[in-house]
Amino acid sequence: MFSSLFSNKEARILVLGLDNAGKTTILYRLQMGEVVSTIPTIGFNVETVQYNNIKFQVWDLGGQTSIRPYWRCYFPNTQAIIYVIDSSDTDRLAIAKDEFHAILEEEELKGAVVLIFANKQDLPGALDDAAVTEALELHKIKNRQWSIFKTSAVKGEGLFEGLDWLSNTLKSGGA
Ligand code: G3D
Ligand code: MG
Repeated sequence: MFSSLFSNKEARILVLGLDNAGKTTILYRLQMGEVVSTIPTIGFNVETVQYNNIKFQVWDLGGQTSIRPYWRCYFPNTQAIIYVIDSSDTDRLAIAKDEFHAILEEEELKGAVVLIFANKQDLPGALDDAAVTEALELHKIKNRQWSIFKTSAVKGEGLFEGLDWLSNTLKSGGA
């Protein structure tokens, strides 16, 4: 799907969210290649899948603030951010929101398109896309293309619809 987009250029897509949101499950679901896990010598674990010229890189937000400066090593050349939410974890939505907006503030991520996955839609009590939009205050996003999709990583629902949107948005010039 993405193969034609970045024929000459290395590109990066960051898959971010709180722990337990479903990021790793999504990575395996997409079956784009071997998931390589780095040994967390710098304090956090990063999972990487290389798909043609595109690197998908995944780590957990939240937690220790001391390791955050190291995240920036992964920011250059990032075309897109996929932000994954556990839509049933209403207790931590406020934290997910704060982490999300902090990431959007990062200078080197200003040009990145944002795809939000309101994941775990199969669980009872999961908030729908409108409620997650509200909780994350997505209306505050300025000067950036974004979209939200309802997904269930365990059922494999919604993921490719979201990636389709991302692919088309990047093709038409991005943010
Ligand atoms: P993370 O990588 O964001 O930390 P994981 O999250 O992918 O490890 O997923 C955390 C747990 O949530 C896993 O359960 C996983 O199976 C589950 N999960 C992921 N996506 C969904 C979903 O769409 N629906 C439901 N019901 N569960 C999901 P375990 O029990 O293995 O820890
Ligand atoms: Mg994980």
